[in-house]
Amino acid sequence: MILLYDLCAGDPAVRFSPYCWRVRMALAHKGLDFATEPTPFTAIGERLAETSATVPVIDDNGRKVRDSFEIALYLEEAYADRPSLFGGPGGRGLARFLDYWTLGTLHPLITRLVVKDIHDRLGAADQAYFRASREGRLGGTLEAVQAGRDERIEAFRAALGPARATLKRQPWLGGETPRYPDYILLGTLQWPRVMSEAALLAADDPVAEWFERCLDLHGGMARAMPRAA
Ligand SMILES: N[C@@H](CCC(=O)N[C@@H](CS)C(=O)NCC(=O)O)C(=O)O
Repeated sequence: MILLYDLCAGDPAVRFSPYCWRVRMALAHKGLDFATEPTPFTAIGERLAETSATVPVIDDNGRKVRDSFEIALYLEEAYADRPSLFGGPGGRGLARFLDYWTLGTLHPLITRLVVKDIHDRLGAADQAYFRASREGRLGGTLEAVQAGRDERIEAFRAALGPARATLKRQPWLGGETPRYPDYILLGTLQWPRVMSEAALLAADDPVAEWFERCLDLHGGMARAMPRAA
């Protein structure tokens, strides 16, 4: 059984990390048995000091692998007889592009829409750590950074343009079937879905329609994580 160290909110059942969601979906795609270890920000150092300063980390019978993309590559190779995450080397290369696109373009926009909401759903020790580390990085209080978000939602939706155009032509980012590229963007959108009440997507957006289908994959695993009330 594979163990996934998975970031958790104040309620340990609430899992929201975009990178951990990619790995969860990849494990389910491969049909692998896995358990998760709920891991607050402030426990990563003590539990995983030897391995990583960030989650996700997986422990596959003593073999620890860190970084969501590295984990996906590992699973693809170690479980090559299971359904492919990338559909070959070309798919793997393009998935790398999506990893950087979400990291560099979408995540900074989402952060400024929901960072205070994320803070509010963390445990007390994590709240203090999160505020100190993120306010330094973002150059303002969490409240000031998130303030006026309604005016910035359209810019976020516009940034999803390449995904929207693609999903008008094909059912999945992976093509005819869901693959790791779908799990990359699913993780990115699951993060604010779980931690904020803000409606980041318009209901009639093809990206929203695709996201609903993603939530149903693998027995509805992502939908089963309730959104913040
Ligand atoms: N490139 C890494 C990024 C992982 C990452 O940034 N994880 C965040 C949680 S979403 C984390 O563990 N942060 C630790 C911290 O901020 O102290 C991956 O893809 O796994």
